[in-house]
Amino acid sequence: MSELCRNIQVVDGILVSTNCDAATLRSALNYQAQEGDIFLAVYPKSGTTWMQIILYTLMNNGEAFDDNMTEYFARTPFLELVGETGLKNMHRPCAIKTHLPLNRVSHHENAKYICVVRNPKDVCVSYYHFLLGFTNEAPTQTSFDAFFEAFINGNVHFGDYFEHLHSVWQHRENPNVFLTSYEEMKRDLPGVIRRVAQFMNIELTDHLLERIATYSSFNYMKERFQKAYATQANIALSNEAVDAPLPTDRKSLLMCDRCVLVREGTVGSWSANMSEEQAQRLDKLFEEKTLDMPGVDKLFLP
Ligand code: PPS
Repeated sequence: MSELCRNIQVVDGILVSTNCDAATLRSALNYQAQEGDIFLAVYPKSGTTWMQIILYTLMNNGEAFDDNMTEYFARTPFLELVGETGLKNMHRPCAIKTHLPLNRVSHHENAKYICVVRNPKDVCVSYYHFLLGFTNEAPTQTSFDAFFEAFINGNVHFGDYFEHLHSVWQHRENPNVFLTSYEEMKRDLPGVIRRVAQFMNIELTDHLLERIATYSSFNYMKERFQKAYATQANIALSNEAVDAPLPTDRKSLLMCDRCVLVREGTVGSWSANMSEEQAQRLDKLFEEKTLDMPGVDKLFLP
């Protein structure tokens, strides 16, 4: 068993950290989508935050996220952490972020669902570094090997990668589902921004496109977003220490005080940690698990 996944509990079939409040998660699972809701449903480490920034900037007419992140959290609430009550306080238009598999997100024919997928090897390695960030440990082959086994067996937070991929694939042709991949975003960011703006029915001027591309660029996010996030996480933690009630929309900060959300930002960096033998095992698993998803591999072309 991977030490990095020791703190997992299962709540109504969803694997989440024991830091996650079970009652809030249940209320998130019971949330009934409403007309006009926009969900951002992404398996962890697949480009959630990147798309969050794109949507935030798109919905805010080209404004960069605020450094104190008040608007950012109010407009991109994390469903599993804020629950149904937290969503009542969100500022519309907003995109409700979730790591739940699409088939566990409430469906409404007049809601929209934006999904980003990423190749499993990079997801696995990204996930490993993310979870390692919660410990004070340096990466080792032993801890990676243990995490790799947990990942391919679906014993990680938010469960099996392939189940998530499957539920997105099943719904990809619904008119209210938008599907892109991390690889496509790397390959053609302006193209993805154009497509998502069209999906959201937001007019995209050249100026707006340029703003979104700037604020969602890797360098901008690595510098500004990561710094703002770390600062706000420290403030949230010190508030907790003096027992000041933390607004629900800030709860995610408590879980992420040491984690790096914007790390390397490349396609194919899995090879730095994953052995050739592990890569072959994951390739084989991918083939088996995606037999009923012909063409899904095209999403992951670099
Ligand atoms: S989380 O914590 O589950 O929500 O993580 P998530 O945001 O889904 O994915 C994190 C990975 O996305 C990379 N990232 C980016 N790549 C390119 N450009 C931009 N702007 C960008 N922002 C975030 C981040 O670095 C993580 O990937 P790795 O491979 O770890 O670098």
